[in-house]
Amino acid sequence: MTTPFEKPIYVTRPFLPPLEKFAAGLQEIWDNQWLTNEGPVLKRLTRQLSNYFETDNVCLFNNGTLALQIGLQGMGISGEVITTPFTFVATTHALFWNKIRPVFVDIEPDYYTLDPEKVEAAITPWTTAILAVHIFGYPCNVHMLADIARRHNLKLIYDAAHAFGIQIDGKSIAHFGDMSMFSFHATKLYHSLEGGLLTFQYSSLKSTFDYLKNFGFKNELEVVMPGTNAKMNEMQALMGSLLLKYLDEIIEKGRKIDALYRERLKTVPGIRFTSSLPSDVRYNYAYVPVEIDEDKFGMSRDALYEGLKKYNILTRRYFYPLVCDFACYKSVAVKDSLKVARKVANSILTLPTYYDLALEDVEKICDIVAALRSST
Ligand code: T4K
Repeated sequence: MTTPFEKPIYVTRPFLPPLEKFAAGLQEIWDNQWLTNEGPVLKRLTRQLSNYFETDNVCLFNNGTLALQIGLQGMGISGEVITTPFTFVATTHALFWNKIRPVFVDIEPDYYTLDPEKVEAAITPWTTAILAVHIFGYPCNVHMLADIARRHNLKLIYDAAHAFGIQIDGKSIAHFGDMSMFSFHATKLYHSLEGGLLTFQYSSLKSTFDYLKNFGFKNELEVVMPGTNAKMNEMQALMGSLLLKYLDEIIEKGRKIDALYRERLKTVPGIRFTSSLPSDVRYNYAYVPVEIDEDKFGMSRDALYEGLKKYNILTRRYFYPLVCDFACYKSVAVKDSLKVARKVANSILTLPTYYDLALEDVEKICDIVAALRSST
């Protein structure tokens, strides 16, 4: 039987550029003696991201959660917002911090994104927006959601925390909907230590977002709204600026890891990978989620998760429990049965994938998964 890994294999590890490159950037920051508050490195990253996304409508923040909170506030979203329970808690927290009521509806079974038919059925006179999540970077049904939003005069907002680098039909995913939030947290495919980005359709929002992340200051003497402090600092911006150069390499390594898992586990019954994405989607391979069918695999998802831990393989059950089942959201009335979301949350397991993960280690992980199954 295979021996456990000597060092833990985490679900993810941050990509780090060569230390000398970061050190050279630090020298620049030392020379500038400018650490935060719209410094030169932040301005450079803003320009780079504007080019990358082909829009001037970008605004950087110190993390994705505050970016989303500020985005919702700046757009004046209120009342009820239709959203998914199959996400990281921050999606829903951003609504609550804006005193918006989340209306949880089910996801579709193929890519775990909001089910447009359920969205339409959940619209009430109080609905002001749809907050959908490109979960694991799988694009939502952007065309159907856009159609629903247009017909019901709703704002369409995407939590694109996992979706950096993704394109639909040759166009960045940032160009769909009224606003998108990208997380640049250390665990993300592309990161800035911590960080967040809003991309948006209406340029008039830019100054609002800039005010809201900087205490509402318009100038030294004028505070035009009750803002908060959500500014990205220069060290974060430096990491972000450096990492852009490695993006294609990171995605290519993720593609190889994904392909290897699929190949090596395809003969193991009870493990379901998502189907290949439509040919017009360019994916980023940031996550490798699989569903474990207990009957066919012969072991529950949780038993496999615990079994892998004994081999020092620390998978995660993203995103379980559903957000609506967390204590702080139990009081939110949920009308939808959330049948698909519950099934997926109870069977999902995200396998390790990151730039430094050796392909031999992926093979070993697959061998251990297969061996655990045979041992049942
Ligand atoms: N919306 C969605 C859909 C999101 O997924 C997220 C964040 C947000 C909004 C909010 O964006 P941010 O405000 O975070 O920018 C992690 C991340 O902290 C979180 O950013 C992310 N989603 C979520 C999916 O994953 P945890 O609690 O699982 O993180 P943690 O500390 O357990 O890290 C996971 C693994 O990564 C560890 O087992 C080891 C490894 N790791 C982690 C860090 C931080 C490292 O090797 N080095 C590190 O520095 O939430």
